[in-house]
Amino acid sequence: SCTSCNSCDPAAAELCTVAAAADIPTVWDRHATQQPQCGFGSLGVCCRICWKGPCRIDPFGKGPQRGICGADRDTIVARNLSRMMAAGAAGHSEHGRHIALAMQRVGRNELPAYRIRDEAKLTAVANRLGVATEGRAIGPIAYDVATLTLEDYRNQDHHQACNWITSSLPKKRVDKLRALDVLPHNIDATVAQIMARTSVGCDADPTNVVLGGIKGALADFTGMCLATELSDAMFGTPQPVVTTANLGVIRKDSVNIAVNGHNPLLSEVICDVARTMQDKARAAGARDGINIVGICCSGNEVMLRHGVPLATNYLSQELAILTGALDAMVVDVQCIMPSLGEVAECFHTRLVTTMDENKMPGATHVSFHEEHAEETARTIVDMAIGAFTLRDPKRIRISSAVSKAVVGFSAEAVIGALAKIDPDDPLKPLVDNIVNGNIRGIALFAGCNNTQSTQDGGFQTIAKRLAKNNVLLLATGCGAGAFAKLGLMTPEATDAYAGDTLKAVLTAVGEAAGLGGPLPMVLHMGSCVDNSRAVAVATAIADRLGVDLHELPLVASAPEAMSEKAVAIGTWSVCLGLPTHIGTVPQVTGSTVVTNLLTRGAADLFGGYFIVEPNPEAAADTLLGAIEERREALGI
Ligand code: BF8
Ligand code: SF4
Repeated sequence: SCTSCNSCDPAAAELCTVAAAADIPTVWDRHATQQPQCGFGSLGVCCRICWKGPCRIDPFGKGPQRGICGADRDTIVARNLSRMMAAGAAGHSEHGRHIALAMQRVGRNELPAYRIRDEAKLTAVANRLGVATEGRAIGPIAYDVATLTLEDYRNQDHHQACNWITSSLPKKRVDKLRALDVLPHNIDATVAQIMARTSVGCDADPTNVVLGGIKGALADFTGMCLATELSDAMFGTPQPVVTTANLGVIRKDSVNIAVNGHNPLLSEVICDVARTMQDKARAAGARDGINIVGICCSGNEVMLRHGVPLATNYLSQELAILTGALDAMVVDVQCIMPSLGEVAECFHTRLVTTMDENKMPGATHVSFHEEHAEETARTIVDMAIGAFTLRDPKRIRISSAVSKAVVGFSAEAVIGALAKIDPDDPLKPLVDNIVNGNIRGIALFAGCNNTQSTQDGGFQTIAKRLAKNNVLLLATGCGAGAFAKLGLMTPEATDAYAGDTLKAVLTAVGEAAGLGGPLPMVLHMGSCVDNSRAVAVATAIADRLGVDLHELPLVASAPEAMSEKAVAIGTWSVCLGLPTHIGTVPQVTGSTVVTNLLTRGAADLFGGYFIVEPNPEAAADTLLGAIEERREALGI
């Protein structure tokens, strides 16, 4: 690794040297200039909720122990945390709302750029939600499914929980959450209520504040389920596909366009339109035509559905521009670094924002609306072709880092592969191998990159240890990006790192599914909103065994959690019953009440709990211990 970056990714080391030579600061340089970071903020004991403040609590007990209004450390930490959960829920459910509104219009034939590509998925979703399908055309079914979905943003009867959460979990879990009064009835109302109760002079009981936040985290889960399922219906349900990952996917002789952000409504149309503009790119001198590459979760979405190569994950998004061969970066919403404008200005790269509510200095804004999607996408691709002709050949630095990645493991793809072994009872081979111990348990790797730790490092270390101990591994988001870049989503990785019994199962399933070898060591389930796919698999297993989720040998890990969305996801993971590891220290440790609630009290209420462990080796030990504890309790 180089001096200016803290990453396991070979491409980061390569491109950071370019940044240093050109004197362009990266995320790691800015991390360094922020040191030492504020201790009050790190502990969560700084309050800026009103203008009497900011107030801060002295963590050592010598200075002030209450803010000006009288709020103590527990109230302040709880309010700050709950607001993060609300923001996370807002992010995912805005994404979901956008998809649902588009689907309503697709159902009415109003959007020529979109259609229902996976009618079987839409029918399955309709049946699950109780929308009639028999003898009906696909358009009206889509309209009704979207309309019922939007009820989860509109319902005012607080006794009636959101459709998408109650239809996505085992009945026992739904009953438990209902008994604890944390089932959301309306996603928007839940987010608004958290904001209201945490404003100055409202809910000051830290446990009550956190329980309110938990309802928001479960609203986040609701938004995530509906975003994933409706996206599958509109754009296709992922199936295994072989592709490549890391910055080496940016090619010298192509017009390279990166899609960065989250919402497939934009990135899907860019892919479609680029296919029709290949000749134009060649005419401009790009011998290999247009090359779309992905970054962050937009990258995961198009990678899983179309095999589009993944350029990188969150922390090295700036580095894509430093290759000098990225002609355009198109962004929509979430996890887009505001620094990109400054970096792009040092190169020929066009940075294009597309969402009217997400603009950036240094970018060109091309307003995206579904009704003109193709026209907008053509404008953007044209801008990229134009930029290609302005490249400075002396500054091109094509990265040598590129790995093969076998991706596309939706719940349907996993169950489909298992069905090749037992068509009558697809889950049987998986359940049998969990029960007999060939698979000790299942771990979901999720979440972000964070400069507080070595990029991709925790993911790699923990996953290798778990695989060696015969744990089946799933991944989403930037965690999945890390595994893809590092070559751990390959049959070769299974051969190299998986324990013998896990390897035998992955080989049997992979061969039966026609992959000609084992399944990859880590199964790529998709973007962050696709964490719901892992829950779908877990729910199917729980239903099959007649148990609740907290009884299964199931764990989650986010070694580099960073965003408010990750706070919401981690929290619902705990509330669904999973021991949930985070490798970065959350901004809550200033309150023992809140810390104890998350790491211990939650276990009594939900069966799940947070494990905070920055050391990857120690985290792997704890996760393996949690899996064995669950097995013992189940008597397997
Ligand atoms: O939604 S994993 S850094 S890109 S928040 Fe962001 Fe985190 Fe990446 Fe995807 Ni998820
Ligand atoms: Fe200070 Fe209370 Fe205002 Fe927070 S809400 S800034 S603790 S006075």
